[in-house]
Order: sequence, then structure tokens, then C-alpha cells
Amino acid sequence: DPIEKAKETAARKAVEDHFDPAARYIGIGSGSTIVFVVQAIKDRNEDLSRIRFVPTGYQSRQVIVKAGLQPIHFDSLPSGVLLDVAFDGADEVDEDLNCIKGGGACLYQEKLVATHARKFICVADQRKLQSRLLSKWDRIPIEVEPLAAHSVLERLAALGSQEAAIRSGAIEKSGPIKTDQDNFIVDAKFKHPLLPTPTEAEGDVQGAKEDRQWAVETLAKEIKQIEGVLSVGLFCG
Ligand code: DER
Repeated sequence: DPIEKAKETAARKAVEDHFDPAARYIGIGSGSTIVFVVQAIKDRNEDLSRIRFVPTGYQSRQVIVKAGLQPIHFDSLPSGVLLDVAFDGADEVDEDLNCIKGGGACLYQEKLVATHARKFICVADQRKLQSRLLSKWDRIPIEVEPLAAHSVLERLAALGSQEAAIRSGAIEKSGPIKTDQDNFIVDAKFKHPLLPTPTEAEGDVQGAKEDRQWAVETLAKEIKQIEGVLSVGLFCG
């Protein structure tokens, strides 16, 4: 399968370039690409017993344990310590490494781990790369307190979301899905607020890059300020 091959190629390159055998703490994201990252780490046949791997949810922890690596809970990390590196996937990435994450409903712990790592390595096959976010992947996953979910939907509409819905009906699960933190996921469609900016039209590449960065940060902040929102699936590059 060419997509699986592309994931594996991206994972091997990411590990080759960014895995440090002297690392003490390494973050492991969620989804299917990360499985190839862990396999690539294992395939180095080095002594990994000194390294602790920080999961970003139950699936991530299963991948770590199944590979015979040592997991450590995020809240067991020594205080003040940063992870050496965190590897994770994404649902969409732009050329400035802004990402949409949360397709696997693991964005809360993914963002927690990513923001405590010296380096965040996004591992993604070519399908994910778009010139700007919300091109192919048209909605932003948001982790929400269940009690606040409906008021969050209203606030998102006021923010300009065309359509926001509580993620429901996973396979063999009626009603809302629950995250590893026992919360809801709201998927909010936004009409390309991160569209090309006038500066891009005038060929001002740097200006367009800053505008896109600003658009992602602003949208993430506006959503995060809504009462009941716990995490927003926008990572700023
Ligand atoms: O939820 C996320 O952000 C994950 O990293 C995920 O969506 C990427 O999944 P994939 O590697 O299976 O595409």
C-alpha cells in the first residue's frame, strides 16, 4: 500500500534525523504513522532501556508497551524536565509546519506532551501537506467538557464556524465518543480563514508566512478562550 509505505519512509527519516540514543525522555504521539516511528526506533537495535517514552493516550501507550519500550506517565516526569524530542503525526500540515491535529481524538495529551518537548517532530505522508491549513482537512478538532459542549457549539458559530458537531458514532459506539480524558470532541468546520493573504498575491512570501502564522495563532486563541474548551487541534509551527 503506497500510503503505508510513505508513512514508513517518513517515520524512518524522522528517526534517522532526530532520534538521539542519549535522550532520556521521548514523546510518542497517536495514530497510525507513529507506529512506524516506534518500529524505526526499535530497528536501531540500540540499548533503549535508559529512555522513558511518554505516551499521548491509551493507544500511544499500547504502541510503546507492545514494542517493549519503557513508558512513563506525563505526571511522573521529574519537575522542570523537558522531553528531548516528541514525535507525532498530524491531519494536515502547511509549509510553515502549522498543523491540524486531533483526527484520532488524542489532541489533549498530544499538545500537552508537544509543549513540554525541546523539539516537536511532525511525521506525515505527502497527503497531509497543503499550502495552508483547512484545505483538505476542513475541520478543527476541539476537546470540550461534555457539560459545556452545546454552548461551545453556539460560540463557535459566533466565531464564524460554518458547522460544528460533537463527534459521535465511532464503530460500535452510539452517541458521542469520549476521549482518554473522558471528554467530548467537537469538530468545527471553518471556511479557510487561513486563506492566502494579499501579501501572498503580491509575492511577499515572508509577509504571507507571517500572516498565515498569525491567522493560525489567532484562531487557536479565539477558540481556546471559549468556556469549556480544553484543547484546540491547531499546532503553531
Ligand atoms: O490525532 C492526531 O493528531 C494524530 O496525530 C493523527 O490524526 C494522525 O494520524 P495518522 O498518523 O493515522 O494519519
